[in-house]
Amino acid sequence: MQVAGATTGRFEGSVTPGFFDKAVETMPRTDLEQLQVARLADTVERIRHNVPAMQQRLRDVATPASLDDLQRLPFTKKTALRDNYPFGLFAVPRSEVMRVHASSGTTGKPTVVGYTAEDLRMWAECVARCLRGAGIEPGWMLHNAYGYGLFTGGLGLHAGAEAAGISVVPVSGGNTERQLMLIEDFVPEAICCTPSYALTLAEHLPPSNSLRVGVLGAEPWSERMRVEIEERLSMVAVNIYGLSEVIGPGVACETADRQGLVVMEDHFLPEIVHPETGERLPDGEVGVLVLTSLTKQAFPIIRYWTGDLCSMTKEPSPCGRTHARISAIVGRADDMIVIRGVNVYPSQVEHTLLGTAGAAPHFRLVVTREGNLDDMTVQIEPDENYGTSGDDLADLQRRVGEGLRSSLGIGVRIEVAGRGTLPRSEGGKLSRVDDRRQL
Ligand code: DLL
Repeated sequence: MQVAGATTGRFEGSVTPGFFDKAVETMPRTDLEQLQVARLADTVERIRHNVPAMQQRLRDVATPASLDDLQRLPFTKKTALRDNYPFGLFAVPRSEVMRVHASSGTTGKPTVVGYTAEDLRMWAECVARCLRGAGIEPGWMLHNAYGYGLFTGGLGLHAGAEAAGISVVPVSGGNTERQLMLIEDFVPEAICCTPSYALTLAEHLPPSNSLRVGVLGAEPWSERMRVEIEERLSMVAVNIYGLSEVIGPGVACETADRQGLVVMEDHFLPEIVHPETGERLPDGEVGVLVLTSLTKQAFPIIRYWTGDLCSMTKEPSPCGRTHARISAIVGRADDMIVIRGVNVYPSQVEHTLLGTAGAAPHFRLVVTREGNLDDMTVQIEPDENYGTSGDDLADLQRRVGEGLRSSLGIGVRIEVAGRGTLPRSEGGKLSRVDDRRQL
């Protein structure tokens, strides 16, 4: 498959891809596809019987008898989660949901997902495959700098490491000084965090550090960034992908040979479709990644429209894995942006402005990267009836800042622009995002 820059500047680390469950990871494709069809049929039936909110949509759909039948099923978009907030799409009684996680919704409320005990076990198994494939050996130590909490990164990687017999340092995000001290003192062989945070750490760590493997994801990153991270930290850096709606991290991950992200296809069925027509695209073409869960119990999901753009191949991997591989995510089909690992939709900003007295609903988001850290400035305008004294504007700036901190979960800079100065739509699609990062 085409892997951008695959032959340039890769760090020659002495790690090799391992397996967590070799029989499943190298299963012949015909057996894999048979398993997928049976699991797909079961998933559709469970949703039909247990999720009242979906019954109408599935009423006239026959139980799929082949993978091609999948195309007759409707897509599920993020709006379905919002419309059924918080637990309306769960397929088991609330008492069987052992954990919930959440990520940014498109407006005020987060997107909530749930897991049974069996879902948590399956998720840990998927992440364990990712970590072993990345070359991390049982008995090594993993510094886990993904955030613990409602975000799936921290706890997801944590459980996967434990399942694979890898020791975890559950450091979570933030406090870089302390992270550096722990890396120096505990000498972990592996790290997981966002790629931008890996670059921040690289500014302070010598190349002679103990790290050999980094499992990096939750935000888009380029081949150029990989070369920089690998060189500066002298470790192999693999790309891990996932999203809370489907499970969290571990839907797909590169192995140590970095030849595309292997999808855990016995649990998640991938399709690549045309962003406008929704038609399935042939292997190798870039389109929207659509994922169907095959074994999830608490929150099964059919044809989830991820909005992430990539391509796919079903050629076996050099390391012997037979599951499909996707390319790195090359963009978004919608206007979601990822700032310091946090998903931000312009519609969330609009929602907050509409609820803030004195703010006009016009805005622009300017995204920059200073050093390795993303920064976002939200340019706003006062509405026609709002005062224009320095105090008035400072008060508006403060209130919008507080509102956005609470709705987005990250601090952003607010600039109050003159009335009528921000771009207005002139009929066409108005881009409210000015992303100046060089990813
Ligand atoms: O970001 C799960 C995760 C945690 C993945 C830790 C990897 C590591 P959400 O918060 O629901 O879940 O955000 C999912 O983030 O639809 C992509 O747009 C983006 N994303 C995640 N991983 C990658 C990646 C977690 N490797 C959304 N490359 C997804 C590009 C990524 N984008």
